[in-house]
Amino acid sequence: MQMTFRWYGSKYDTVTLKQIRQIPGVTGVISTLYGTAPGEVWETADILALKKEIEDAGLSLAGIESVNIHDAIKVGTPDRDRYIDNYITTLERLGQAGIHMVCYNFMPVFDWTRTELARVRPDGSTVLAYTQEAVDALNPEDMFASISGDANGAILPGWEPERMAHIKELFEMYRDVDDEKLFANLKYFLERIMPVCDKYDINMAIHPDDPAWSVFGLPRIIINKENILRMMKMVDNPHNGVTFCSGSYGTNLENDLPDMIRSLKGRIHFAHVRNLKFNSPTDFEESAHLSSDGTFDMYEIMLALYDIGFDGPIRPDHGRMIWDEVAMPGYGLYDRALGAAYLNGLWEAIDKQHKKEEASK
Ligand code: DNO
Repeated sequence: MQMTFRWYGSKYDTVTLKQIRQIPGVTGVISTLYGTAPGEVWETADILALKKEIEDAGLSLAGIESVNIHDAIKVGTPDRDRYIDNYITTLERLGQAGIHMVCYNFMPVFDWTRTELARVRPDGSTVLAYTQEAVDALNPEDMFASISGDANGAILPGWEPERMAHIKELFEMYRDVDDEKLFANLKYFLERIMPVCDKYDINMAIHPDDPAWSVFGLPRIIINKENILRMMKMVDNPHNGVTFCSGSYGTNLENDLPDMIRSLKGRIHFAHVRNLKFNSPTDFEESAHLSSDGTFDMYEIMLALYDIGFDGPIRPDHGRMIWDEVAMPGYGLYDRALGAAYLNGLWEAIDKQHKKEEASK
C-alpha cells in the first residue's frame, strides 16, 4: 500500500504540501481539480500543473478523488452521452498524464451526508456526526443551510452552492429513478468508459454511499456486500473496482467490514480507513482513528487489507478538529496526520508479524 493524504489544492486547502511531506510515511497525495463542475472536461494543462506542483513538493499524485459524475449520467437523461464523452476525454487526459486511479461516486443529488459538522466530544475536539432523527426532521434545503453555515467557510465536496441552488429540480430529476434504474445507469456508464480505462490502465474506484442507506427518499445502491458484488459482476473488468471506505460502509452496523474487504480481493483500488463511534445504530460520530476511541476494530480492517495483498493508495479519512485548528470539517492536518501514523503503525506490525511467521515455517 501507499500511504497518502487528501489535498484540495493550494487555492482551497488550509493544509500545505510541505506539511503533508513532513508526515512520516506519507508519500502521495490524492487530489482533484476542485474548481471544476461535474460534466466539464478537464484541461490537460491544469492536470499537468497539479501533478507538477505535487511532485515539486517531493510527493506523488497517487490518484484523483474525485472526477464527479454529472446528474444526467446518474438519471440517464437523453443527453447523458455528451457528459460521458466529456468524462472519457478527462480520463484520457489523466491517463496520458500517468494517473491510474480515479475515485468517483454514484450518489444521487448529495455526496456524503452528515447532520452536524462540529459535535463537541468530551475531550473538547469537534467531529462530524450523523443522527437519523435530524434527517427525518429536516428537508434537504434546511439541511444544506445548516451544513454550509458550519463549514468554516469551506465548500464541502458534493454540497456545492451552485448545485444546491437547484436542489428542488435535482430532486425532481430523480423522481422516477429507483435502485434498479440507478444500477442500469451505472452499468451503461461503466461499459462506455471501460475501453479508455483498459487503454490507459485506469482503475476506477467507486466510493460507497454515505450513510449506506437512502436519505430523503433518494435511491442509494453502493451500500453493502451484495450490491458491490453485483456491481463488480455486471461489468466484470478489473478496472471496475471500489474505494473501500470503512467509515461509509461502516455506517451500517450490519456490514462486516473485514469480510467485505476479503470478498473484494483484486478489486479494491483505493482505501479510506477511519473509525466511527456509535451512540445508537442511527447516531454516530467520527471518532479518532484509534480502535479504542470508536466502534471498529481497526487492526482487523488493516489485517484484511494486508491479507488480500492490497497495494493501492490508502488514506486516513475525516479527522477530528483538535488543537484549535480551523479547517474544512474532517479535513484538517493534525488529526489526519495522527491517523496516518497510526495506520502505518498497524501495517508495520502486521507486516513484521507475517514475515516472522513465514520465516519460522
Ligand atoms: C467525503 C469523501 C467523499 C468522496 C466522494 C467520492 O469526505 O470521502 O466526498 O470523496 O464520495 O466521489
